[in-house]
Amino acid sequence: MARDSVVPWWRGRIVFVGIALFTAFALMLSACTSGDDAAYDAVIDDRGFTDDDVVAALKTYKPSGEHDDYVIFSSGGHSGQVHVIGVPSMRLLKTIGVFTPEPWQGWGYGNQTIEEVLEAGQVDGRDVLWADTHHPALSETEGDYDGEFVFINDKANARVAVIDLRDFETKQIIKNPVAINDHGGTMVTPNTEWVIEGGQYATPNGWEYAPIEEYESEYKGMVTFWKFDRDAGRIDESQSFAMEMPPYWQDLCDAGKLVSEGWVFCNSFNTELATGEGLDKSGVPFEAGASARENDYMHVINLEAAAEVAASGNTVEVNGFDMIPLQTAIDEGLLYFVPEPKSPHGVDVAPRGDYLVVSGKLDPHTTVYSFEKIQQAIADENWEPDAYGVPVLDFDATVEAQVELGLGPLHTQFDDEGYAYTSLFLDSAVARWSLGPPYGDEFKLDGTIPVHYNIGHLVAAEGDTVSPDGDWLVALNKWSLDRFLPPGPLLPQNFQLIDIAQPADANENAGMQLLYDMPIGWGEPHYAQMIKADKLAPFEVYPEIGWDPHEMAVDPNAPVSGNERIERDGNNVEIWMTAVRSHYTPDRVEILQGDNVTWHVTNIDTSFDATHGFSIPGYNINISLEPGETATVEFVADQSGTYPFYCTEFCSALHLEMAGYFLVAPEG
Ligand code: K7E
Ligand code: CUA
Repeated sequence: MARDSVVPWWRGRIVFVGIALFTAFALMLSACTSGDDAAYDAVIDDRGFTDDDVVAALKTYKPSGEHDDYVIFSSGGHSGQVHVIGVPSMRLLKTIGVFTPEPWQGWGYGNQTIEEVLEAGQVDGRDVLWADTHHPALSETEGDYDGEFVFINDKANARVAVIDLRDFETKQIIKNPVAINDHGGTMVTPNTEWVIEGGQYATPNGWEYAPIEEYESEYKGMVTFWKFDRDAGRIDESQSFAMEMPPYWQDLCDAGKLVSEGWVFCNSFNTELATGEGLDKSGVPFEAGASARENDYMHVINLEAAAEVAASGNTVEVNGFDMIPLQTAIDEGLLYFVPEPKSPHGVDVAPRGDYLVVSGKLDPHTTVYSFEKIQQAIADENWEPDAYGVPVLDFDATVEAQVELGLGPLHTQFDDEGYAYTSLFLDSAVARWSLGPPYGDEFKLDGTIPVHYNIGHLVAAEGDTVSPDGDWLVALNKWSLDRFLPPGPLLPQNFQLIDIAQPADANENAGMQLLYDMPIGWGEPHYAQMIKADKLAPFEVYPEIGWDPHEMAVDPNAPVSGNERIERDGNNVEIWMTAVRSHYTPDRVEILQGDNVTWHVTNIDTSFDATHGFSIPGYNINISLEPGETATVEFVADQSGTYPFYCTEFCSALHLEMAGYFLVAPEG
């Protein structure tokens, strides 16, 4: 397991920390003051550090030039983006432009291919240039992160995006034709054949209008399975399908792996079919109505069989998209329910694929289901139908264990030592607990560590794979209260790094140590995944000059050195321009008001980090050209004037001189 490769490094660190502390104390005791040690003591003294502080600092500090060991891909919440963070330093490396324009990357400011990606995310023909990203999913090969792609959902508008990790750029945004919001996405199957997107707040199929009084009959839930074409680096909509569900609020999904590969599990809530209290207060408010029952239903989906049914054409069309009707799903044995206690939030599949962990927000226990027992209950037809005819398997026949963890348990992660970690929202804590056989001796709570505050998700190193690494855990806390200088009344969230490398008996916090607080000042992250840094192998520069990052190939029409030119055909003007430190060729472009402008630019620099920008004031054009990249901007020059264009990246000593004039002569 990956831990083996980490042990020497880690042990070295502990030994180093131990020696450092021992030395420090020995020196303090003997009141010895050699120059370096005195400096070391003085810093500790001066800053009032405790022993734990010193250890924490030494574990997270990366000297200048040293790279991190792990990388987190975090949802950006309603920033609509994805954040990339190094671990253990917790340094922000990049915020990837996804659903929302991002000026540094020139994401959404005139670059034609990027505009097309964003336009594909339109809803009912309307630009929706924000999103609520919740669950990133790294692509997997045989159940392990492979470092090739990241997927992310938009809860607000039911969209899914594909990010290529060769250049950390969004390549595709796809709008779900069936639903207007989602939540249980994105999750991938162990070889990334499918990207899963589960629904959330039920609506009629295709979000058509239906009176709320017809909720039971007309409103539907859904789970969508997007077929991923790895070679193309895109979701193939034509091979994808949705499955209709009762109008329960599907919540989070996880794909089966190893023994449970081919199956998908989603939790749900509001099996009460609550529809709100209304202005006349004749109903029950949602939060009470949707949490009244003792149980909701985990959805157990036979994806392998469902894919065959969809391929056979046994579907209906919703907005031109294939959907397996609920009755077909029942008849074909594609869907089963299992009772899950008290308004659950999330289902997490254990590393071997054998256990499914579900926590009810209003139940202090976490419930561990056995996949084998679920299969047995299906084989035994040990079920009662729900109101829609879906078989509800017997709870006792499917449960392996219940473990009391604390208040408000939400999400669970796993490590390589047989521990599971569950966030406790109401307790503001992380519970560390042991899995029973074959992971360990028995299911039991080992202890908790306080976090600050109101933890939602948590992420462990490679924590969703068939071979988690352990060592590091990050708590994604919703509130930060007193942790940071308050930048006005809107506070950052708090990512807290926790060392989980020690065994549970190592200290009073079940062996866990809180190391570092990272303020998150953009949107509200929900989930994140953490990958070993050496699995990522992005381009340093694009492979060839004239590279079109969208096609991942050379653009045959790209300007290259020597063929720069301006051509006019009627009132269509086409410009082929190159950018190199520190010059645009051509650096003067003179056209007429009303011309249709097609402007190609190639960055012909091939040095690492030699990025150029290209911005035209007033015309809202701002693109980023990484080394070798080519881009095209199209616009109508409807405003006459004198527009100095310039490079927005400080690329050389003569960067300020990297500029030009765009002259638009008035009509007539
Ligand atoms: Cu915020 Cu997974 Cu969308 Cu829980 S979710 S916290
Ligand atoms: Cu190119 Cu500044």
